[in-house]
Amino acid sequence: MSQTIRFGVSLEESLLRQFDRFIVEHRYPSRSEAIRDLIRERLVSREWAVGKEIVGTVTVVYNHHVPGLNARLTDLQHHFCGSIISTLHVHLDRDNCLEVLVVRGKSREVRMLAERLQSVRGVKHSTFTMTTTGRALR
Ligand code: NI
Repeated sequence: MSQTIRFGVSLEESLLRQFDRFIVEHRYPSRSEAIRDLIRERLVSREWAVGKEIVGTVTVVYNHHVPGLNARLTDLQHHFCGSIISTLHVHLDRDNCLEVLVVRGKSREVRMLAERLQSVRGVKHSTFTMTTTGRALR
């Protein structure tokens, strides 16, 4: 655990008023907590930008009756198996499947995996979320 340090911040009154409204809207307990969160958010997006290791999830929804689709998705996942930590498969109904992949690796590689999965014919919807390994943040 690192030490907590207090520091002063000067800002225009109007900006501070906007910030205080933001704090109320997002139900932050204090200005300090809101500032910590904003700093972490900025640092996390920087990790993505500089190509550090990230973790994330890729979610795909598809119709498993589409010929060759299951095989194509499995092929891709084996190709990128170094980036996939875990997968979860849910049979949503008679036709549709939901798959969630937990991914870890360089942001460029995992993004490539996400884009490749997204562009497979028969995939109805796909999302990719990135977060941080948490190691660089307190
Ligand atoms: Ni299924």
